[in-house]
Amino acid sequence: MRTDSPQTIFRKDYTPPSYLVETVELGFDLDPARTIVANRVTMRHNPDSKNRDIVLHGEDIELVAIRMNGTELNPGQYILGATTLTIKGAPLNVVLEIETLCAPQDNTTLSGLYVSNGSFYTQCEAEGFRRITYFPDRPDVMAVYTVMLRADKEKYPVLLSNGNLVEEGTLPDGRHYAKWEDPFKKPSYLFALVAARLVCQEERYTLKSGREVLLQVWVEDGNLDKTDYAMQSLKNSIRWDEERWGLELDLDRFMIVAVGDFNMGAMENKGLNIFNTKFVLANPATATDVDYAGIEAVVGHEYFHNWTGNRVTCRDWFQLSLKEGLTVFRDQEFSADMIGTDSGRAVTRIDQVRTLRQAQYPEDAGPMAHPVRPDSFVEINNFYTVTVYEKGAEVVRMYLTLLGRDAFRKGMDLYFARHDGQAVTCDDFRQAMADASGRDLSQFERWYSQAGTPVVTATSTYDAENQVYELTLAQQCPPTPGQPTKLPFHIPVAFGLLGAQGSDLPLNADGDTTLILELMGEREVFRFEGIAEQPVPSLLRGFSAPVILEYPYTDEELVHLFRHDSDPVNRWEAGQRLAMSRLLDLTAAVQQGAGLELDYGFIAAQRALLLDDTLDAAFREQALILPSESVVADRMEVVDPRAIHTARQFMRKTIATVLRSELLNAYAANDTPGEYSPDAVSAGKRGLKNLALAYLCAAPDEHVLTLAFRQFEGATNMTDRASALVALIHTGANVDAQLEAFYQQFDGEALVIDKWFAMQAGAPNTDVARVRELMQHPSFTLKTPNRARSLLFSFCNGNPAQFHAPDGSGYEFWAEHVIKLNALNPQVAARLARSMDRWRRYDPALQVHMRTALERVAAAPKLSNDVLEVVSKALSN
Ligand code: B3K
Ligand code: ZN
Repeated sequence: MRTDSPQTIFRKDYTPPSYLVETVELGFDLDPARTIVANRVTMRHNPDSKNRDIVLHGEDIELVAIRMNGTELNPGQYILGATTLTIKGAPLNVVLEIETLCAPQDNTTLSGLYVSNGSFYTQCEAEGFRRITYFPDRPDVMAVYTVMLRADKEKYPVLLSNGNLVEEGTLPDGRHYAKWEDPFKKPSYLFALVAARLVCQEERYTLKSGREVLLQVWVEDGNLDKTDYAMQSLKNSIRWDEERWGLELDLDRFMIVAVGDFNMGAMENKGLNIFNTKFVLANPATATDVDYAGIEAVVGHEYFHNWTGNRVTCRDWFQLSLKEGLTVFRDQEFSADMIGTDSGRAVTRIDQVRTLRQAQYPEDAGPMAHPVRPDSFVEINNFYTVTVYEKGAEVVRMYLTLLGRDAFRKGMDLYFARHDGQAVTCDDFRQAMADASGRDLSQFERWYSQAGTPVVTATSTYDAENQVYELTLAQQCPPTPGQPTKLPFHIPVAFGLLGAQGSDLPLNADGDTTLILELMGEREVFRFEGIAEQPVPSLLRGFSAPVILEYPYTDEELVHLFRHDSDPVNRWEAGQRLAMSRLLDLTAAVQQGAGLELDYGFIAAQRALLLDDTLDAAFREQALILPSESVVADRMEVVDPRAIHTARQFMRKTIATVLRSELLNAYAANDTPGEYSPDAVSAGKRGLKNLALAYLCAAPDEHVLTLAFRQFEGATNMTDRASALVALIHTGANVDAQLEAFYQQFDGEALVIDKWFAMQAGAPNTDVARVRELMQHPSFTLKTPNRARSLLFSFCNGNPAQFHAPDGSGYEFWAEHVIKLNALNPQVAARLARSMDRWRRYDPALQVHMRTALERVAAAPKLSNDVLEVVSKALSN
């Protein structure tokens, strides 16, 4: 947290560092109240810079002493600012020795060195290293680190840092030490240490090359029964990176450490990944299928960063998507390859599309909209966004779509060959792709520089006499903050045509049935000859670009695609379009107080899909999930959260009533008796079974309630138990006894108690008063981000009908807690602050309350840059 006035930092102002660092030797005397950090850096002037001033960053630390080339500097020889230490006109070669103090136990920001449950952990990305010692804390300064840790042996028996353990031993006064050396150059944001009371699951693993490595998963005592899946996922990640990309683990030792207090998912520190417990700990009794999938994805993600992020890193933080977009793309491909089937792959793709629509499109259309490579920021931590991550991954995926698998792989190989050991830019990545494929990717650059979601409008004509089909594609992109007009994007549109029988029509003489059309202008016409019958177009197959695609489909055409499209993503998409038009009509009817009706044609299409046994359960589940309330909201001119909720509930209830027997059959047919396995087929069955139960509970009768209660009582895994409880909560039935039993059964399992809070926060009858009551529960604390998220975020983001109560009480609650969290943990506070991003889209009466709440936060004393940036962007015009 900074208290000096916020400064906007611009990408165009980048200058190379004035000094480069060769080696860093760090000594830590760890004490929760008073940790002494001794830092010895060898620096030399950077020939690429004319500047001879050394600028070190530092924040919330106390300078004890500083020596340059052996001589103590007195305060007249350096300038100590609020967040920097500058030495003017330094010699060409410099050895700096700096001693500082910090108080990890008081560090509630969870950035820098902090204490969680009595042990020490660090988080340095993006700018946490400066909270540990004075240093040029920027990613383009890469150095080799040696770390000496000293701490009480009894309290902190395990001492870990990056790289290899080279020495350890005991010290007087019950203390001990460990010395670690990381052989690879790295930026400071990848530094990590852990001093803790932990136990580990470990394994020796043989790489393809025959080299043996040590893998460890470190957790608190009592959690060793929950580390198998993380270890298995780590081994799968190592093997997959070798097989798919030819990338080998470069260290002899790779560690994962789980910690209960953590701001985000996990962190890719070199050789010492630190994880939120949520993405490590799992056994069938405590974790759901979704949790297991999350562990696989995040373990993969952090491991893959070792090449995409660590070996090749970012020149500056504007380039964040260089590592994050690419690494998300890699973890998505990993998860899809682990399932291995085409339909399983499609289900992972549908999930990605859902995330984009749910979170990224709204961001791209709101006050925080920014390009994949932002041009400016106040607080970089605010830019770890769905745009940089998920849209960034879409940008990488578009190279693959445009170049094809072989050329894309050549591009990756060239990128590593050119830039290993360097800090580079998004342009360097694009250049490697262009050079390896021989393609001109200059227009593609706009995906990095222009914010906003492009809208592609398609129209078509069919000339039966000449058998010619013409498709016209036009694009435009709405204005975003600071970018009033946009130039055309280079958009790959995967395209096919369906005949009346539902099969794909050949599009050319080669008989291709899917083509990648490249839309580069504002408007282009694509002509296909020899099309023997009036076709239905299947556009943007596989979701080939992160755009909004509009085509004047009739209901009959959508039903045809929903039944027959050979592309499963577009099959799903057709169902979503059918559902969306009904949700919007029903919402309007609710607003007008008109009678509500759902046409049988839609239900019949849903029914046919539910009964189609040739489809995987996982796919059927996806196809039957209605667009979420917030995705519907995004499609409305003026958002009415309560009307949307009523409309969607009506639709669910009607489907449940009409398809009762089919849903009951699906419920029975997809049971997964026997030992729990998180594999995709079993998880898909559970998904469909529990979706059927949730639908049935939208129109509950005795029988359905009995099924749900019985499933809750008798469940042998958390997926079934939690699904039953959530379904019951949503019926409004009295489940006090079940909630109490659940709590008692899992008291002490923090991650399960998080679920307990979250399921109540999202319940339709949970209003602000009830949330305040839950906050009084002895297990509630704002200090642990997972717990704060489980209650506050689940309510503010996941319960729109209650959060947007007409009296504004939800917004008051929001403001109060953004301010409270701001004092504890600005990063988490700023995330919560984003719940109000889209406030101008609501009806004027709600807007009045929202503005008041935003202004209250903006005027709060000691506001962090993090929160200030979010609320001032929301309030600005
Ligand atoms: N690189 C980290 C994110 C750090 C966030 C800092 N506020 C995790 C990841 O993307 O793998
Ligand atoms: Zn990442």
